[in-house]
Amino acid sequence: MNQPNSRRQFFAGAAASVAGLAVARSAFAGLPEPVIQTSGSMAPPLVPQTGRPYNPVVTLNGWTLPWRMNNNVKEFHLVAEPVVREVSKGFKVNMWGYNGQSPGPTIEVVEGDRVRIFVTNKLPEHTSVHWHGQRLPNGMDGVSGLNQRAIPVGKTYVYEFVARRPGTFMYHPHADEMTQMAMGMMGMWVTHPKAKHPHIAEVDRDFCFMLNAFDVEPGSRTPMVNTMTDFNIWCWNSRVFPDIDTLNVRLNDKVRIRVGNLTMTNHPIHLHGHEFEVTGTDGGPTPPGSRWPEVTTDVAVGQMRQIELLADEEGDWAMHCHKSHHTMNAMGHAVPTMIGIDHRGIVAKINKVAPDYMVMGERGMADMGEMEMQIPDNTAPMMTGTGQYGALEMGGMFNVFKVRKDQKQGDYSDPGAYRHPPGTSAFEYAGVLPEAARFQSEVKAGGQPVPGLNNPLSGKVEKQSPVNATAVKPKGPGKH
Ligand SMILES: [Cu+2]
Repeated sequence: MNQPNSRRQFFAGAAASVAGLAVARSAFAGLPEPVIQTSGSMAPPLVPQTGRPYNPVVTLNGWTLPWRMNNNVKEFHLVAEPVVREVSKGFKVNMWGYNGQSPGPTIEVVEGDRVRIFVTNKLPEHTSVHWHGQRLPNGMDGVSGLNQRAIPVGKTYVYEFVARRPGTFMYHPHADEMTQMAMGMMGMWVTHPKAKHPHIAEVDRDFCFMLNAFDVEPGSRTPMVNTMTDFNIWCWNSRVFPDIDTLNVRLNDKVRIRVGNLTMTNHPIHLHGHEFEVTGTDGGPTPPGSRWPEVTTDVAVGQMRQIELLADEEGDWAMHCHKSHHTMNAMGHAVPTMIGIDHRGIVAKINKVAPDYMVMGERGMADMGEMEMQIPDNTAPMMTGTGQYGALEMGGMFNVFKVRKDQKQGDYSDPGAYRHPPGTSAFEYAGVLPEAARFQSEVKAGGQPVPGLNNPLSGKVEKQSPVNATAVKPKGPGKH
């Protein structure tokens, strides 16, 4: 967990005295000092010191923007600017974001709050901010050209409206949108209910994160902004597994998870070991009668999904996008499928002329998770992450939901690997293993049973020809 920098502490910890100061300065003509977050680690929940009370959220690898109260108006200062985001350990990407990070900070307010947001543009081009899902005056909706002039470079615009509806929302530019979102400009907005709400449960843990994607050529540092679908870095809050904060909860906690999608495709988000209900969308809380149990919910482009569950099964439960290519990092798409092609003997021959030649994928691609092949500087290995039993062969939009009996209330730190009670883990069968009948007939016919090579329906061995074994020397990870 990251401790906020001193300016942040000034706002968060000493918010009461800040509010006092605010009155003393009376007119408060100046801008609120922008709070910049230099670290990409998860900040502790920002407990409100001013304004109406609420139970704060935590943002995976993110933080909540402090505010100041000015005559009962909550004032925030967003700075749109180029940032460097560490997507995974040592993999740094030049992004555009807000207040030092991509995504920008989460904004948390309470239903009925009057909110004033100063937006300073430090990008090399104009921008604007659209408050996705909010009820607000048309001139505050942030579509440049339609609702306002775009905010020129170096200028500050002010947005002001009442947060009318409780729920989970997002913010993002509505000026040169394609470029600015491809560069990482987005953030989350949570409006807490002002009183007990019939459709909003009180929970013990409240997490939020954005789904976002980038196209960063291995070895480069800047996303390609014209990419339409062929992204290679699939992120939760601009981070990839195994460097995303895990969701750590206490056994029997009621848990809410808020997910927003500003990629170019949908993501079926899947949780292991528990059922959940979708309790909210960007249209607000769903009526309880409309809810049903799920273990996967699709989050379409431009959507928010808010899910809730009772964490009543201890363990390390996978939580991930179910599109298998989205749990990979940068990889070579041009690599041919080699499954079932037997390379025995060929590699040794080729090695005589090309000593560093290797075959990829003849037994599947799992070898890549074990090998951690040499990759160009500044990229993320295609499949990575290690658990207590070895390689996970995962990357990208994969995470772990950790349920522990002894996780303290309000403690979001990683409890480490789950210790499985004796007799509750999958284990190796130790008895006699008879040869499968289909292989017995093949052995009788004089062939060598090679799983995956032989056609069990043909009843005879298909002799494998080495000339068909077209293999290429892998060029390292490329586009995914
Ligand atoms: Cu996905």
